[in-house]
Amino acid sequence: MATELNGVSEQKTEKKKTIFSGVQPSGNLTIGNYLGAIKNWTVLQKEYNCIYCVVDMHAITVRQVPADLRRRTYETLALYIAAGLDPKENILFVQSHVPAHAVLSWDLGCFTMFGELSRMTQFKDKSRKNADNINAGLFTYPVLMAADILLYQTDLVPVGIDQRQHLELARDIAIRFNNIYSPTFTVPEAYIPETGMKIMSLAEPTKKMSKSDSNANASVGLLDSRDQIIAKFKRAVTDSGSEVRYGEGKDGINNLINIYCCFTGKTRSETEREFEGKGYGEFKMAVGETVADGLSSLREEYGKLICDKQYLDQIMASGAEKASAIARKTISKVHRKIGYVSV
Ligand code: AQP
Repeated sequence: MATELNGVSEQKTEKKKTIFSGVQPSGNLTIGNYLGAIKNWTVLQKEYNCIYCVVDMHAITVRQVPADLRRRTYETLALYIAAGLDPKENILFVQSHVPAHAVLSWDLGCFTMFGELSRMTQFKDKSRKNADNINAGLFTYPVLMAADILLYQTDLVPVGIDQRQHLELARDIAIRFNNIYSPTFTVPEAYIPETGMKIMSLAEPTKKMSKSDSNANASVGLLDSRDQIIAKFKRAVTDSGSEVRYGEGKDGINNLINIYCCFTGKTRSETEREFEGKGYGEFKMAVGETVADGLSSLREEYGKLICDKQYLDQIMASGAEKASAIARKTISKVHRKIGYVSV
């Protein structure tokens, strides 16, 4: 018989695999964050024990205005719920509310090599973008991410392809620790969706769409208005051709086809057939309208949630309590193995 354990039934915890993922509240969430991560999370919530975090500690690796960080933390949580994540089915919480993340991050940092961290492409990228603030947190970011994942004995991590390298490192750290001591951590696998795995910038389609991009036309925000969304797609950079066909060297149009496929569920060839004989202009308009329509119920639901701060506070508090209970077990196991004295 199933018994209640911190709101999650024991039967469920035994049978289902665990999923962990998160988004940084470092800007307005984009359709890249949605298609690469959050949309897939909603599909997984019935089959797995899902733990979804607003990773505010990661966000401060880049300087944040405190009031903005606070507001975006609420916004991100509200967007998770508006996108369809049920707070009763999933553990939804804020990273800084569970200090075990920082504790395990320190421990794991002592099992991570300087050379490994130096090879991380996101560190190189972000160092270039934030040349005046190349802080140690930016460098050790992947260790904190490994702690996030390993703390919950995670089996699967649904992420966009940009995070694959970090996930590989989390696996290496887990295997290293398990080999030095004895099996302690579940070695996680990446869950990378086929479409939506890397949504590109609308302004520079060879670059990933990012929420912190300073060019407002480069990304489509989940909270952009219908008119803004359509206008951004109209302006999207494409090549000088006119045929809506997926192909090499056509990064802009390829990206738009991918986005269209993600929102309609159509395949690339179905999309090419649908727009045969029609120009880029007509296609861009159709993508803009489809995306705006596809996000309308999310925006409506978000509008209601964001006004109810008390409800969001409750979700944060109960999520942190549930997450802490799981994290405590891993921390005590790790500390025993390392040789820390427990009292
Ligand atoms: N363009 C993208 N295409 C597909 N997936 C994406 N993700 C981000 N951008 C894309 C996925 O979103 C999840 C959360 O990402 P994050 O907030 O942890 O950090 P990020 O990958 O650095 O995302 P951004 O939008 O580029 O943020 P900033 O600008 O703050 O650095 C991850 O699963 C990621 O794969």
